[in-house]
Amino acid sequence: MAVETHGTGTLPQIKGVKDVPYDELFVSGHRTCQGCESALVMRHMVKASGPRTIVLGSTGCMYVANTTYYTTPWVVPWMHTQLGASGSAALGTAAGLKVLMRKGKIKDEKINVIAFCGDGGGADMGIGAISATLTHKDYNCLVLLYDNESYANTDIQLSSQTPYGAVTTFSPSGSKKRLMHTRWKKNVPGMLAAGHPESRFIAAGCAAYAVDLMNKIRKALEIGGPTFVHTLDPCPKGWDYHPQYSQELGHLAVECGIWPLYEVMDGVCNLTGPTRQIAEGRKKRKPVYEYLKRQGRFAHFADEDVEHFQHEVDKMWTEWLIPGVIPFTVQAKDQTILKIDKKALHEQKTA
Ligand SMILES: Cc1ncc(C[n+]2csc(CCOP(=O)(O)OP(=O)(O)O)c2C)c(N)n1
Ligand code: SF4
Ligand SMILES: [Mg+2]
Repeated sequence: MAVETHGTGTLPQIKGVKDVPYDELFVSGHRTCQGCESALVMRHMVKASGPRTIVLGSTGCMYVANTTYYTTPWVVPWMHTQLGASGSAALGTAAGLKVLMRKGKIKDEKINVIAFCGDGGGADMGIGAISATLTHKDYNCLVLLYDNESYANTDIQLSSQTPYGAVTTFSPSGSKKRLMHTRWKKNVPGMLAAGHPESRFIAAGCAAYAVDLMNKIRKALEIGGPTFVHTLDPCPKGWDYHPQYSQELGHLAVECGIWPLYEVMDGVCNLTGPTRQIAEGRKKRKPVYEYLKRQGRFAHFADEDVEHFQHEVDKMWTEWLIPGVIPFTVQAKDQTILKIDKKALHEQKTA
């Protein structure tokens, strides 16, 4: 088993489940729903980072349901921050620690700073602060966006991460208008990777692929500077399915190609897990219907809605690996490691 060296700045990559630390740093005492994948993200996140970690969290299910008065599941130090403030909280804490260490007020040692936010708090309200944080390369902090595809805590309102056509309390399906929400999901990790060259690590993960996710967290914390990880988290309440299927839905999101797993490290994109297998032709991409039909939020879909959804996902796979950032044609030159080849991209666009 790999030796754990938490606190010394070394978080080795986890080779398999036998290497996963036994320590639980996010324990019982919370009130998230049964089958809540966002809670699982929290558990994996601190398991990967270890005890020398400070967690900051913006308002949302992972704050409200996790820290009801006099109870907390956090074994590590934790602080709440305002809904749109995960980026500012991460940067401020990292800067504060740096000053305290420089002045000799605290021991000079590696302390991981992780600020989490939901899709409402991060992809919508707090995107400006996250963007600003990712330009400050002198400070070590990770922003983790847990994406349950709605403002879940305030009863499932539509966010920029809600998928096309899904029912939320702000987008009910009616007899006159079947689809109230017809915008495609905003590509947050792609957008951040494209525009923040000072950030050395930006990744997309999913708790259904736990080791992959924990390794991304570790890489983000090890590489230093400001980093970002976005997870897709099935939410039984908002997505309307039985809680026992959360992991299965995480797998399906990836296997249907809706949620590609990847990491962009120092400008090089690396596909991971089943996404890599699909791109290399070793695994067949499943039809999106397999994913959509399992959730009540898509129960109103007509055939044409499923077709449109499939078309948009196909477009991503045939034209873009990361929409607007890395084209598939560049990937075809090298099936595993992708360099952002700006020249090839330009030639392709002007052809
Ligand atoms: C500035 C501000 N506006 C509104 C709220 C009310 N509010 C609390 S949690 C929440 C939903 C947050 O959604 P998200 O960030 O996606 O987290 P989730 O609840 O889905 O975990 C809202 C709107 C607030 N706390 N602060
Ligand atoms: S509403 Fe969704 S995100 Fe919130 S606690 Fe329940 S399952 Fe988790
Ligand atoms: Mg949310």
